[in-house]
Amino acid sequence: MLIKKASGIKSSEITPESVYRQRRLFMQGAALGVGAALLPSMAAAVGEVPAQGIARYNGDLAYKTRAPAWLQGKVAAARQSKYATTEPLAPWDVVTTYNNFYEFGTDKGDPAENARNFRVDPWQVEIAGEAEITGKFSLEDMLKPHDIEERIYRMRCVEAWSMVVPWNGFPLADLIKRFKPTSKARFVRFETLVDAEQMPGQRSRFTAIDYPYVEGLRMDEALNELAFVGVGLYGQAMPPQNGAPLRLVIPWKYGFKSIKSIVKIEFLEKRPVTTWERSNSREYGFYANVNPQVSHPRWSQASERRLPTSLFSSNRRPTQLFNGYAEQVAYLYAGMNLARDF
Ligand SMILES: Nc1nc2c(c(=O)[nH]1)N[C@H]1C(S)=C(S)[C@@H](COP(=O)(O)O)O[C@H]1N2
Ligand SMILES: [Mo]
Repeated sequence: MLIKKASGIKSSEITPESVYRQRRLFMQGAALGVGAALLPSMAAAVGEVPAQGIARYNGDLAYKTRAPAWLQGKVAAARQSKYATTEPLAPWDVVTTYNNFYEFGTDKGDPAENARNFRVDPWQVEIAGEAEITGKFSLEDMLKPHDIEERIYRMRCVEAWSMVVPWNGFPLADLIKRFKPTSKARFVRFETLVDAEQMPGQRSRFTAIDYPYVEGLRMDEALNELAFVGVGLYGQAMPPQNGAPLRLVIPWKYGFKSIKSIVKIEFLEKRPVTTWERSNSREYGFYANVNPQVSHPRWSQASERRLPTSLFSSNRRPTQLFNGYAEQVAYLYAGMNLARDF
């Protein structure tokens, strides 16, 4: 990968294999609704820490996955990577029922409900703009050359909640390089599907935002080793409510940068205007780097609720600059005023 060598990851971020495997077993049990106390004896029955040892949900899916079999197989074969954390994972049920995906409704439970039958096959992605290779590509052509790995990242929403998610996917840089962006390409713009027939949020006369949902990154941000294309989570093809079939996962930025269900990627000379910026530029910036010192105009960003919370604990914790990934990304913003360019 360009720019920063892999050894930039803190050793505390890397889980020792033994702890890792135990945690995996625990998570599998938790995902199946099995109490932790049962786990030692359940381990054999659960039994399926795959050779690669990735976090895997093996329960029934509450939605109809339309992911083609080749994609399900590809995601299931994800291998572990060094991008992990010892922090407890948000259980499958939380990751797949507490969502922001306004195309399917604005309540946290709406996407899980309304995206149940979302069609992702066939799926095309258009590559446009300042690149040597442009055109429309099938999902299979988009994904074929990429091996799938697991990355356990913290995700921090601008609404001041966070969760730890085991994503499956591949580096965004590897995708970008295949299309050979020209020297004029200084930004990358991403667009989500528009399909009012499938997306009730796009039918409403009172949409909070304009569609298509648009996001963007500076080219050097997009090429950073942490920028990730997600095609699954917990060893399952991406659930529709989480942005099937492919989405961004940009862990040092607020969640809204991690655009879902991408149909277009465009290389640009000028900075694109993004959806949330267009809806309210005073509250949402282009950069959207997680920063405890820069408040949202209506609330503090100094701390966050780590999901799952309980009746007895809001599980509040301090928010970290760049969501704890400063070591990997701070160089991108050297000399920038983060309070102005928020
Ligand atoms: N197309 C699209 N992408 C989107 C959103 C959206 O409404 N539409 N919401 C964003 C926000 S605000 C967050 S926090 C994350 C949530 O991802 P998750 O539901 O997988 O946790 O998706 C982001 N990507
Ligand atoms: Mo968000």
